Amino acid sequence: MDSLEARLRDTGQEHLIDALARLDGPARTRLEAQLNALDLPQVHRLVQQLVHAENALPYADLEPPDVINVPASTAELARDRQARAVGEDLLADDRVAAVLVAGGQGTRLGFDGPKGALPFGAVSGRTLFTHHAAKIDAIRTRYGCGVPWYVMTSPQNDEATRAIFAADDWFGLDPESVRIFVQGTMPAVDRVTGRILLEAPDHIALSPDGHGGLFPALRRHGVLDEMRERGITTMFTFQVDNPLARVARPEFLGHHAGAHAEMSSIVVRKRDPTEPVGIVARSRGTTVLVEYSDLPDEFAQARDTSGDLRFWAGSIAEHAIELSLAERVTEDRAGLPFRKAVKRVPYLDDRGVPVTPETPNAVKFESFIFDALPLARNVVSVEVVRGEEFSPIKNANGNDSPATARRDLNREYGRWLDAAGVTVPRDAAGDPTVDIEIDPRYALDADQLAERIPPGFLIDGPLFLDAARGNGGRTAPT
Ligand code: UD2
Repeated sequence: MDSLEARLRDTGQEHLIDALARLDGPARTRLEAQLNALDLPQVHRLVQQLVHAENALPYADLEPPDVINVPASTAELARDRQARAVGEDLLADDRVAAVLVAGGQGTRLGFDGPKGALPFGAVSGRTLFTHHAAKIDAIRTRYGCGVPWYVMTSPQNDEATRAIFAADDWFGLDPESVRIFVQGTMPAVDRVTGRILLEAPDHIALSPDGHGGLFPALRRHGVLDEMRERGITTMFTFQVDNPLARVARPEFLGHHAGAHAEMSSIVVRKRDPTEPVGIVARSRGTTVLVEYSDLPDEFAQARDTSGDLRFWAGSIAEHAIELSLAERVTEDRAGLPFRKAVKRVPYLDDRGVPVTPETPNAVKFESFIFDALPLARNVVSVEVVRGEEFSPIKNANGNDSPATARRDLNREYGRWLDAAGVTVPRDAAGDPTVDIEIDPRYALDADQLAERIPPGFLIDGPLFLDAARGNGGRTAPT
C-alpha cells in the first residue's frame, strides 16, 4: 500500500502532509491514525462530485406515487384488517426489529443533549426515549414477542445516550433486548477547495455520516448478522422526535409483507407546499423520496384538477426495511449515495490559527436511509392519518414544537377517551382543556383503553394513565 503521504498527495489533501509535519510524538500518531482510517479515494470522489461540480438531482420527471390510502370503503377496511393480521403474525413470530435513528442533538430545540432525552410529557414530564421504550414494551406484551430495539447514536451523543439508558434502568426493558450502536463519521471539507478541515492540530473535523449511515453501521457492528441469527426479517425504522409514532404498526408491516416489498414508507398528506418533509414520488419507473430542500418549487406547489397538492405524500420517516436489502446495500463499498450539506464548521487555517466562520464555509457529506428506496425490489407507500401518527418536535416554538406535540397528543388521547365513553372537558374549539397522557403500557390504542379503563372514570384535572402505578391508572400531576 502507498504511504499515507502519497495517498494524501494523490487525493488532493497535501495540506495534511504539512499538518503532520508540524506535529511529533503522540499528537502526530493521533492524526496519522485518523487519516489512515479515512477512505481517501472516496473523499476525493465526493469532492469531485459534490464540491467541484454541482451534480444535479435527476428529478425532472417526477410523478405522484401509488399509495395505499387511509381505508375508507368496506373493501379497503377489509384489506387493512387483513394486513393487520399479517403484521401481527410477523410480530408474534419474532421477525420484526425496531430500529431508532437517534444520532441527532436537541440543538435546534435549544436543548443540550440527545434529542431523545427531551422531556416533553405534558403531565409526567417524560422523555421521548421513555415514551418510545414504553411502546416497545407494550408491543412485546401484546404480541408475546421479543421485538429487539436497536438504537443508533452518533459520536456526539453515544456516551450521553448510553448513560441515560443505564441511569433510567433501560426504561424497564431487559437490557439484553436493547442494543445501542454508533453511526460513522465523514470528514468536513472546505466548500471551495475541497480540503479536509482541521478542527485541532492533531484532529480533523468529522461529522455524522447522516442517517443513511445506519446501513454500514448495522454491518460494522455485527447487527445484520445478529438479526439474521435471531430470525429477524424486517426492520421498522423510525425517528426519535415523533411522539405519535406508531412503532411497528402492524397494518403497515402487513401491507409491506403482502406486497413482498423490500422497503416501504409511511406517508401523510402534506400540511402545505412548504412543510419540511420529503415527498414520495415515482421517477423513471422507481419509487424515490425527494427531500424537501431538494424539491423544486414547481413540484412542491403543483396542484391537481381538484386543487389538491399533486405531490402530497409527505414522508414521516418511518420505513419497513427487509434485512435482505440492508445486506445488499452494504455488500460493496459503494453503499448509498452521499449528499452535501453546506454548514458552518470552525477550523484551523494554514498557519494553525483557529477560525470561527460567520457564514457556511464547509461541506459535510451525509447519506439518507430513504435513498435505499430505488434499490428495493418492491416498494409500498402507506398513508396514515396525520393527527393520529405524526407530530414531530423539530423547533423550540411554533410549528412542530413540544407545544404542538402536546396539543396533538391531547387531541388523540381525547378521542380514545371519547370512544371509551369517558367525558373529556373541552373548549369551544373542541380541544381538551386538561393535559392528558396515556402510557402505552396502559393502552396502546383506543380499543385497549376502552377495555381497561374503569367504568364511571371521571377526569378532574390533568391526567396521566400510567400502568406502572397500580392505582386504577390515575395519577395526579406532580
Ligand atoms: C426528516 C426527513 C424529512 C421528514 C421529517 C419528518 C431527512 C433527511 N429528512 O427531516 O423528509 O421525513 O424528518 O419528521 O430524513 N439522524 C441521525 N444521524 C444523522 C442525522 C440524523 O441519527 O447523521 C437522525 C436524527 O436523530 C433524527 C432524524 O435522523 O431522528 C432526522 O434527522 P434531521 O433532523 O436531519 O431531519 P429532519 O427532521 O429535518
